[in-house]
Amino acid sequence: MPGRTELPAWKALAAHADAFANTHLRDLFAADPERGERLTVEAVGWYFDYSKNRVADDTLRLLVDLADACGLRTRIEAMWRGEKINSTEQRAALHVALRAPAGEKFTVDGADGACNDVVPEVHATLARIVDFSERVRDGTWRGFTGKPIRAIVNIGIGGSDLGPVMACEALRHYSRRDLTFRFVSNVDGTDFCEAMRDLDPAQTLFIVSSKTFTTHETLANARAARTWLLRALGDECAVGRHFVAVSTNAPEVAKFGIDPANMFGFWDWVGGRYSMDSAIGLSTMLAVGADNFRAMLGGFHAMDTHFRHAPFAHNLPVLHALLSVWNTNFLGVESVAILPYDQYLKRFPAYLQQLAMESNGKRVTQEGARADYATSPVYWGEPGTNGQHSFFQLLHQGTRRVTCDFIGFRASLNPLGDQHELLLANLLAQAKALAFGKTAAQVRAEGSPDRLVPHRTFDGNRPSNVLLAERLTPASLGALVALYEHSVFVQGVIWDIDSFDQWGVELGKQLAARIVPELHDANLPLAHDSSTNALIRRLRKT
Ligand code: G6Q
Repeated sequence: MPGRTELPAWKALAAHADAFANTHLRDLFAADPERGERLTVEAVGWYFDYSKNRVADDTLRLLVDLADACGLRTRIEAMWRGEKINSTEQRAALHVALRAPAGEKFTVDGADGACNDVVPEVHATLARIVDFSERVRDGTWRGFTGKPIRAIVNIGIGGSDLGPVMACEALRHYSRRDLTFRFVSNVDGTDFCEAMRDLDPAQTLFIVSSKTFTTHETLANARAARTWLLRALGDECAVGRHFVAVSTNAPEVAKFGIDPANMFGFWDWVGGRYSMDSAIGLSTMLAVGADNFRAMLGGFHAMDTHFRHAPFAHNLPVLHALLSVWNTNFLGVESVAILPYDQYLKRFPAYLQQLAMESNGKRVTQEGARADYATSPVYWGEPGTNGQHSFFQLLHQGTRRVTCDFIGFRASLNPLGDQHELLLANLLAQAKALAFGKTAAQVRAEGSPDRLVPHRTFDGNRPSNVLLAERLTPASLGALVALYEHSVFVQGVIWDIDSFDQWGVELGKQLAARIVPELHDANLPLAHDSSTNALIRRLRKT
C-alpha cells in the first residue's frame, strides 16, 4: 500500500483543505440553517455535535474515503477476531472482550497454537472480583486483627492507576462513602506517605496492580506498604489479609508474598491503558459495587457494538477520530483540550492523555518508516468552568491551534439551586464563542474605544466538539471511555501506527536504572554527558 500521504484520498483532502482555507464557521452556519442539527450523531446515550468543526459535507465524505482507503473496516474486524494488531509486540488488543456478555465469543491464539475463546475466563475473573469485593464491602473479609476493611489503597502506575483513579472519581456519587479510596502511583515517597498518614493499618487493604509485577515504582511502593503494615501489626501473616494483587505474573506475585489465591488475573492481550474494565478495576468495583461495575461494562459494550456495526458516516467514534485527523493533518491543529463540564470527571483529561498520547504519540509507521505527517496531538485539559478562568484566554485569542472537546450532562447528580444551568450555559457559551468569535465591527458597535478594538475582537473559527449525555452514570461513563478508546484506535489506523505498544517509555527507564547506583555511591565514576554528570554530583547524598 502506498504511504498515507500518497493515497488519492489523502491528496483529495489536502486539496480540499486548501480550497477551504478561507471558509469561516460563520459562513458554514449561515449557509445551512440545519447545520447544528444535521452534523450530529447519537449513540448509546451520547449526543455528539460536531457542527462546530470546520467541515463541509464534502469533507466528511472525503474523510470516510480516507478511512476506507486505510482499510479501517478490515482493521476493526482484525481487532474483533483477536488478530495480533499490536504488531511490534505480537499481541492481540482485545479489550472489547473484557466487556463481552457471557455467550459472545472472542478468540486469541494461545501459546499452544490453539484458538481459545477468552470470554469464559473473563467472566470467571469477573466472578472472582465480584465475590472478593462483596466480602470486603459486607465486612466478611476482615483484616488480620479481625477488624473490617475501611480503606482501600491501589498501588499501581500508568495504565494500572489512571483508569482506576479516574473511574473512582467519576463514579464517586455511586460509591460507598464509608470506605476511603487512595491511589499511590509516584515513586516519590511523598505520594505514599501523604496517602497513608491518616489510615489505620488494621483496616487498610492494599491492591497491588501491575500487569508485569516488575514495575519499579509499583514494587517500591508495595514494599513500603508492607513495611508500613508490618511495623503496626508485627506479623508476616498479616500480609495475606491486607494485600491482594492484580497481575498477569503469578510467580512474581508469589515472590512478593501475596497468596496467589488473592491474585486476580488478566491477559497479555489487554494493554495497560485499556485495562480499567479488567480486574485492574477492582478498586472501582470495591467503590461502586458489582451491579454498578456491570452497568459500566454494559456501557462499554454498547459503544463497542455501535462502533463495530454503524456505517462510518454515522459512527460516533469513527467520526470523532476522522475529525481529529482532519484538524491535525489538514488544518494544522496541534493540541486537544478535554473540557469536562462535570467535576466528577476531573481526572478524565489525565486519563485521556495516556490513552491518546501513549497510543498514538509515535513517529514511525507499522513498517518502521518515518511518518511524513503529524500523528497524535497533545492532550490536556481541566474541568469547566475552572479552565475558563485560566487557559481559555489562549483558546479564544492565542496564536496556537487547539480543538476542544466539551463534555456535559443534562442533569446534575448534585443539583444546587440554578448552578447546573449556570454550568451548562458556560459550556454552550464557550463553544459558541470559539466558533463564531466577535468581529471588530461588533466590538465597535458596542462603543469600544478604537485602541481596544483589536484586543476585544475574537477571530472565532476555532473548532470544537460537544458531547452530551443525560446523566453521569456507570453506563454513560463506560460508553464515553469506549468512545475515546475506539477513536484513538481509528486515528492510529489512519496514521498507520501501532497504537498498542509504548517503546517510547523504555529509554528513560533504562537510563534511570543506571543512574540509581550512581546517586547512592559517590565513588562511582560518571561517564554521562557533562550536564547529567554535574546534576548527579549535585544530587548525590554525600
Ligand atoms: C500502558 C502502559 C503503562 C503501564 C505501566 C504500568 O498501556 O503499558 O502505562 O500500564 O507502565 O505497568 P504494570 O501494570 O506492568 O505495572
